[in-house]
Amino acid sequence: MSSTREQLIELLAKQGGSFVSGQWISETLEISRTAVWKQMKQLEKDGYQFEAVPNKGYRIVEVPHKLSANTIQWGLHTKWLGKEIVHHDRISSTQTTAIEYAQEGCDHGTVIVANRQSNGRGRLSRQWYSDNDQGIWLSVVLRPDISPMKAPQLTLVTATVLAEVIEQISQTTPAIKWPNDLLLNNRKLAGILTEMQAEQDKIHYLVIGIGINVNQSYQEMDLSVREIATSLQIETGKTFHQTTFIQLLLECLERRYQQYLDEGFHLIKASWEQYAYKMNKEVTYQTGKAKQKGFIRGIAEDGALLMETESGRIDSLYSAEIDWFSSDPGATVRKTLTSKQQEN
Ligand code: BT5
Repeated sequence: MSSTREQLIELLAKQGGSFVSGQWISETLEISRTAVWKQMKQLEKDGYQFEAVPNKGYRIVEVPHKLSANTIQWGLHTKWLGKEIVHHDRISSTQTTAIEYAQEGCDHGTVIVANRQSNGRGRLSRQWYSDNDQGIWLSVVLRPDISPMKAPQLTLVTATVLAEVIEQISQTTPAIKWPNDLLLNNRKLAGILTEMQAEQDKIHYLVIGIGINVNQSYQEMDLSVREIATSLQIETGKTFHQTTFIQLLLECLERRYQQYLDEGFHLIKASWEQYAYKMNKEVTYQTGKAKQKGFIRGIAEDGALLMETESGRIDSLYSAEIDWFSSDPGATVRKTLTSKQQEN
């Protein structure tokens, strides 16, 4: 059950920029006019600003940028994504919590977001460093009516959305490294973790975890990833409002997700390929024992990476060891630095 303050913000948020009378608020929330006024004073301390006009009532004119379910919902233009937002200051992992919510039957579109994660996770039990409040760490619960075979496409939908939103917000163009990394200047800016529970032909839930390094300085990046990771702040010298970022992200994700369901994967595929890292470039990769060279030619409908082999054949890769950075001199320097750090 939400507190009176949360209910008050929700009430005012729903009115957009319109005035609401103190009388109406007090009747709706079943509290006295004095209590309404006291709550408003508290909200002002949190950074909310109200305009009060006699005979008209109140309206919110300024919402603080502090991350909370309310500040995200305020001005969020989505139909279903983020209608339910659960915010924590510090949590083990939004992904783990989102899965618990999903198992308990939460709604499609529920979002779990945290300022920090003490135990953020990547794929294959790898660590995702996020015990700082400078990034965006959130997980979205989806219940798509699609075949589980198509689930990998939703990671690609999400990667495309991240690239588009990052570009819109920061005026920098990230690259999508198949299947789930976003890079800026060859360093990892964001990652996506997709997990699902499904039967043979039905997805019960799919949880998409998104981690984006936003306002960290170089020194604030965890030592173990400092030489391979980056943040928007490091790349642009600017800081970004996390709330606005999340709102744009959720709006774009809802739009692209709907487009994907209505029109299929081809529009996403085209956009993904525009951002693809090393598109039409040669890389070395290993699927079985043998190492080989090939040119990246895009992605297939099922999310596989299309690789043109030296003999001109197009192979679909579902998982492969790809040496993304071997022909990139900058990467060699980074590798040296990281291994040096590990020795120390
Ligand atoms: C990923 O895994 O890139 C998926 C990351 C998903 C994180 C989100 S945050 C919200 C939600 N809650 C969670 O607990 N997780 C999700 P993967 O491709 O396995 O990459 C992991 C690797 O990225 C690590 O082994 C490090 O090398 C590197 N890494 C770890 N933390 C990083 C960071 N903050 N920035 C850049 N790279 C990082």
